[in-house]
Amino acid sequence: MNHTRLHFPNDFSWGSSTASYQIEGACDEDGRGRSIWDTFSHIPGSIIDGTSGDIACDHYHRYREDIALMRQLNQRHYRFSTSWSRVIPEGSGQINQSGLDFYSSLVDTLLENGITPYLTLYHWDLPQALQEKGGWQNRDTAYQFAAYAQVMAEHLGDRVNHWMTHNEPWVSSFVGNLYGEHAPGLKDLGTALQVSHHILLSHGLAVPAIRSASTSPDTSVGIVNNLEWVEPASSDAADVAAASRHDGAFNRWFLDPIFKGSYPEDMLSWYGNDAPEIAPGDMRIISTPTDFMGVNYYTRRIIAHDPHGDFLHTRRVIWPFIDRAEYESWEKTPEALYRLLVRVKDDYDNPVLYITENGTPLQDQVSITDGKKTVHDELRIDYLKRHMGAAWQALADGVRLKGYFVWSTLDNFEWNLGTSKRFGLVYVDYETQERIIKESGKWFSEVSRTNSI
Ligand code: IFM
Repeated sequence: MNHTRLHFPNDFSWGSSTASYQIEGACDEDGRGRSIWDTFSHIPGSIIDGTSGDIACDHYHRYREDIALMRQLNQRHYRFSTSWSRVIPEGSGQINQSGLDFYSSLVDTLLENGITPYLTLYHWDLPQALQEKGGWQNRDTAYQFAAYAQVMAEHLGDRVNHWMTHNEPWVSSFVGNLYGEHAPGLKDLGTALQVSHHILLSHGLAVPAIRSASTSPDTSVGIVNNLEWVEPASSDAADVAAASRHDGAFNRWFLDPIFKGSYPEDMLSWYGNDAPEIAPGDMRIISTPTDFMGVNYYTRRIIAHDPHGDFLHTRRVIWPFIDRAEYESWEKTPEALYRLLVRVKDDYDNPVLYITENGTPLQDQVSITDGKKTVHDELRIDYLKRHMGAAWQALADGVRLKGYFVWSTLDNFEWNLGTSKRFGLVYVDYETQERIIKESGKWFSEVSRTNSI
């Protein structure tokens, strides 16, 4: 057996990620306004197990204990998101001081524990009041987002250096507005595309707002995209073209505007009349240079042509090679992560990257070992180790990768899948709110401590 350890660069950042609605709870405390997820999660049938983020991990009340756990697990970097409606309950106008105080105290507690904060401004929880004015379909929401970004940077920009505008614009545009599976639950391609444009516009408007309001000299600003490595199901020309459309819709639709200042021509012509309205100057704003990009990666996609399939006339093919039921169809493909990172390097001028999310859902079970509760999630360790190996290889081949964040710090509310999917390094018993460190949590603490796998 080969026991060679792979060492990472000295300045490499190891951490884990969460998002406000998935962990905070306290949905109507201390002046927090409603978000589209508060509305959506209470529509009967919208969440498969009938749960919601009303309480989630109760992190709003337990953040000190959760941060102590992170410290115990040698985590030196933590990515979280702020809830817009906790800070600006109506989305624009009046600021809720209690909301700002919560995030200020969270940041202070992280820093006191030697943990560097990475702040994401939007992880899908749009204030409901803005949705009622058209949500992201309304161009004005992009300007309100920049104003919110400025408020956050004015208050936290002396202590937070790493800012992310959006998490996974593809998901907030398409899963919420075309598939109807996420808030706000709409099903219209033209809406989804207009939403994607306004989200990208809001990113471009927020970048200078954050930079000018922050007082830290080390401010860096980026966006987080969920990218997919796409392969055609066969060498047949129709499948090859289908895979290219999937790549166009999921990857290039977001990367090209940010890095090249234009939408991909093939996708604009595919969408035809559904393509978004773009005002003069928008593409210049969207392509405002950033300091890094976050990549969220979970699995690859194998795509076949299917005229009866989705809006791209494609269909996802799942090979019958999922080795264990626990993977629940999330195929483990670390080599695809490697290829994806190298592709971003080659096609987009080698930007600074972070892997801002990577992880796998398992049906974790609590057991007792030596009188202590634990979770034997060796499959998660295997998944993480292989993907970290792919990240190491990408670094060795010139990708400017600066860090790796596990999804997730602790089990949490997995959107329309409720609490049925667990991704955490720490198990959460939702009945008692007890936290139980999983074997993967212990393993990851050694990765972080030794900066190696
Ligand atoms: O839980 C989500 C997260 O909110 C965004 N990226 C994917 C994760 C797992 O599905």
